[in-house]
Amino acid sequence: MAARRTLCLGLVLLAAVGVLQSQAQAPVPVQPDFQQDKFLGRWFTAGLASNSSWFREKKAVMSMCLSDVAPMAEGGFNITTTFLRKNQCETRSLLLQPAGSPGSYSYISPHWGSTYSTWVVETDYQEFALLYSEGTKGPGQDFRMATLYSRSQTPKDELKQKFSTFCQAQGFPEDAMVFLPRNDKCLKEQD
Ligand SMILES: *[C@@H]1O[C@H](CO)[C@@H](O)[C@H](O)[C@H]1NC(C)=O
Ligand SMILES: CC(=O)N[C@H]1CO[C@H](CO)[C@@H](O)[C@@H]1O
Repeated sequence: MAARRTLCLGLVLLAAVGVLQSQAQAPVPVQPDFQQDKFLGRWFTAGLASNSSWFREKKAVMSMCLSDVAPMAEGGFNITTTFLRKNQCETRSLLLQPAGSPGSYSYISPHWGSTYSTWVVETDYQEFALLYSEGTKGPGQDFRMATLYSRSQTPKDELKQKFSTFCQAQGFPEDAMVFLPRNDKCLKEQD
């Protein structure tokens, strides 16, 4: 379950994750001229793809998460996410540290000692963002994930298509991708 929570954040701790494999891919770009202030505020996690075998098992039971992105004084983000777990709404925060170029961040898992890189591949700030994450150090090293952030709980078909195309280009198999259903219990009043 810890794993599902972090999926919502677009980063997985690989807590209970067994074997993960990945393959060298072309480098994934970062949004040019990324403007952090325009990225702040509310996003819904509308789509996910991950190369972990575990994700394939869990994806059927996952639902949309709500993330509030707030700035940190020293740069980076404090991302507070609300998600459904065991029929209860839970909230967790995760701190992303700036990592080099604007739009790139790193996250250190306090529980597992793994380091993850995450970056904004593309965004128009108003409607969508594509994020990419990968483990760079520690147990999660083989982990790769793509996340679709949407400002709306009902992303347009073009946006879903864009995410599918991105996932394919990054070598995620079809069954390693999911569009998350709305989660009315936690998100009803939020749209
Ligand atoms: C992150 O945001 C949450 C929710 O607003 C807040 O409770 C928490 O203290 C913040 N953490 C840091 C380190 O700023
Ligand atoms: C566990 C798993 O399915 N790993 C796959 C990750 O993606 C590469 C291709 O990018 C596959 O070869 C692996 O089998």
